[in-house]
Amino acid sequence: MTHIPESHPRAESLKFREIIERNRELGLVAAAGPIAHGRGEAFDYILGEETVPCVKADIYAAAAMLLNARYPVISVNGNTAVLVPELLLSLSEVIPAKLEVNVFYGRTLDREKKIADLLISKGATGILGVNPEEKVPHLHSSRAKVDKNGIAVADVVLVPLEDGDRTQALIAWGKKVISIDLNPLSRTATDATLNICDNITRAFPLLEKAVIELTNDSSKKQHIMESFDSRESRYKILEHMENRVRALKETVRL
Ligand code: PTJ
Repeated sequence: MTHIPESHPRAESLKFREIIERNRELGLVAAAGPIAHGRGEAFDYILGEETVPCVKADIYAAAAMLLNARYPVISVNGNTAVLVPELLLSLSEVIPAKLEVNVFYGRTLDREKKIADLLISKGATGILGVNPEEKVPHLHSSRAKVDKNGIAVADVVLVPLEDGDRTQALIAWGKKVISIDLNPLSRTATDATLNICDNITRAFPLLEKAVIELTNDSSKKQHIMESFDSRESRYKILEHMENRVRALKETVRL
C-alpha cells in the first residue's frame, strides 16, 4: 500500500484512489473502476469538491422519494461497495431498503460473492443479487440480471455510479431511478428520475441524515415530493458549474 502522508494537500482524495486500486487487485472493483473513479474526480474538481447548495436540495428530494417508496432497493456495484461499505449498510437500515449487488463488468458468481461478503463483513444481512434469475426487459448487458426479490419488484432504485445502460430500461419498466453521478451530462444522470450530482463519499452521509430528518417530518417530506422538478435540478447544477468555471477564469487575470 502506498503511504499517503496526512500533510498531503490531496490526502483524502488519494486515500479513496488507493481504496479503488487495492480492491481492483482483489477483484471487487472492475478493471474499468479506476477509470470511472478518475472521471468522477475530474467533475468533482469543477464542483470544488464540496456538496453544492442546489444538490443539498436534491439529496432531500431523494430522501423523500426513498421514504415514500413501497419497496426501495439500493443497487451496489464494485466502486460503490468499496468506497462506502459501512454507509451502504447504515443507509439501507434507516430507509429501510434492500441492498442488491449489480455489476456490469466481468459478472461472475465469484465477483458477486466478493462484493456481498464485503457488505456482510460490515454487518449486512439479506444481500440480494448473488446469482439472480430475473432480467430487466430490453437490456442486454450483465446489469440486466436482477434479483426477483430486489430490483425486479422495486418501485424506487438508487443507482450510485452507474454506467448508463440501465437507467432508461428501469424507467421503461415502471421504476423511479435515483442516481448519484458527478457527471451531470451522463446518460444515467439525464435519464434518472433524479440525479444527485455529488461524490458518493459525501452524498451518502448527507442522504442518511436527510432520511432520518424526514422520517419524523411528514409534512416537509410531502412538500419536497410535490415541489421537486428534475429539469430544474439539472439546470441548476449546470448553471453552478458554469458560474464556477467563469469565476475561476477571472481569478487568472487578477
Ligand atoms: O462494478 P461494475 O462492474 O458494475 O462497474 C462499475 C463502473 C463504475 C466501473 C461502471 O459502472 C462504469 O464504467 O461506469 P462509468 O461509465 O465510468 O460511469 C460512472 C459514472 O460515475 C461517471 O459519470 C463518473 O463521473 C461517476 N463517478 C465516478 N466516481 C464517482 C462518481 N460519481 C459519484 N461519486 C463518485 N465517487
